[in-house]
Amino acid sequence: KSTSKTNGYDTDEMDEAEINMMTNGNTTPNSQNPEDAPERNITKNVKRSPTPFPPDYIDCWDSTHTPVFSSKCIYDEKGRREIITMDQNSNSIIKKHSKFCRFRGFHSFFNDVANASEVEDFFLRTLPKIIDLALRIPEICPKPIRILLAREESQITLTQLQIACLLSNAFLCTFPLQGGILWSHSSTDEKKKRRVIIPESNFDRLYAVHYKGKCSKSVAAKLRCILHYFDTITTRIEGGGGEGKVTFRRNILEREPQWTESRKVIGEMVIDEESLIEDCTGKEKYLEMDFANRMIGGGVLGKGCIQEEIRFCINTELLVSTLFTERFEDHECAVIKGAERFSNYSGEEEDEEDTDEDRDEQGRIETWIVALDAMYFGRDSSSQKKQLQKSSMLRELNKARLGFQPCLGDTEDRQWCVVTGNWGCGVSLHSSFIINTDQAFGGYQDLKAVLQLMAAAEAEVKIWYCTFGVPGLAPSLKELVNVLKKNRITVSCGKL
Ligand code: AR6
Repeated sequence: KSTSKTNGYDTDEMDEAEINMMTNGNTTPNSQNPEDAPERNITKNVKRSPTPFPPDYIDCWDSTHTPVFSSKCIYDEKGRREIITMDQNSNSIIKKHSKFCRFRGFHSFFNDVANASEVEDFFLRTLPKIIDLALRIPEICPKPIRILLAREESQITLTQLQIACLLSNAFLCTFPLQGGILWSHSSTDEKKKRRVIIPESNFDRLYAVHYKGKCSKSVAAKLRCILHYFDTITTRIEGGGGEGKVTFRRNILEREPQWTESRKVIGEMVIDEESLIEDCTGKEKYLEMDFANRMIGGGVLGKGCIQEEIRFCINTELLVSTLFTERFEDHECAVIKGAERFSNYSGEEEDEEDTDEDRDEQGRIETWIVALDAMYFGRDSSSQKKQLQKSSMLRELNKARLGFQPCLGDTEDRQWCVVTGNWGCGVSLHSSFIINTDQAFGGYQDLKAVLQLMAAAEAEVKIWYCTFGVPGLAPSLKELVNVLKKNRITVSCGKL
């Protein structure tokens, strides 16, 4: 069992009785909690949904917990300590919030982009359900979530119901305005005080994005994904569902490999010219790369619309990680198991839904995503050359080595196949989205491919490389891999 710290929703902080209930499938109802309703739709694989722990609501707002649950941060516009009372009419919500922020993209989406049935569905069906779910936060999430702090291995497991409840609050912007950098880390030892940096999680920044007063294509696609998620999950919750789980874990590289001494031989790389990383979802033992930002989610709640942002929209539950994931340092990454895909690229319904049979014993689907932030080298050639420095290459090697062999505390070692591609290498093009080219990380594709090959060999995992149709990349990578393999080249660049 992992010695790392976990959140209250994970087994570590539950007492023995609760652990037993989780593991032996005992469905004894606990009248204090609706999670324990006796006859829920429990499938043969999902033993039972965990009990939120503790059963009674705890009001807490301190520096190591995300302040989402505190009455101090659930306020109305006059600062009263209560959740915003929203009548089930969208206009009143928008009016209230527009005092703080102008939701021009959001308005334009409903006025100019969405069709009549989308508008009707949202205002009459989905929005009231989002409001109901948001208001249930003290009951569904009775305990503040411990932040996945930098330099600490820790993990959080949430039910899909809890995630939906948290995201409902983010949708309605009821969390305290965070602005990226929030509060200092309280500690009894003054010297250890530091600032904890987490991303923003309210959706207001997204609602404000517009181009000449109009909702951009990318924001429209994002909103469609988000609305489709809420529509699906709230309907499922009404039918007694939502008991699947998602685990979020922060991994730390404890010891750097001795790269110059490694005698591990560079192995196989499958080169895939057609697939997208996310299309490999659900294939057993596939670990899918999120080309991440140091702040998890990157620009998903803003203008950003490249690989990470798209992934966070289609696997919408990933968005909740913005609430509790501190900015990554060099030796860190996040691994997420169980985030379901709800949409395809255009923000419309995904054809195939994950079935309950696809879930593990804890109710998580077999989708493994690793959030790995590459170094940013920008767009001008002189700063891009910095990636050839030894320190830069070592940083990327170590980061990839860590990410390629994720640990989830309770999982056995696996023979992973890492699904990756042009990590840290800049601009993607997809017709459904407007691309913000300022976010190009500026990595050299060939260099990054070699570094990932080395990290994969060192981690003893296979590698599946999606070239994303970049012209000339697939043949040159094939040639390179053939030469390396034929000569049995080791990670330390020797010959075996
Ligand atoms: N599947 C496979 N390859 C892809 C895909 C995909 N779905 N999408 C893009 N590529 P980028 P980065 C290829 O720029 O450089 C975000 O804002 C394509 O060749 O998304 O690591 C994060 O939040 C593309 O040029 O990742 C960070 O802030 C290349 O992968 C930042 O971007 C890189 O995709 C990370 O930038």
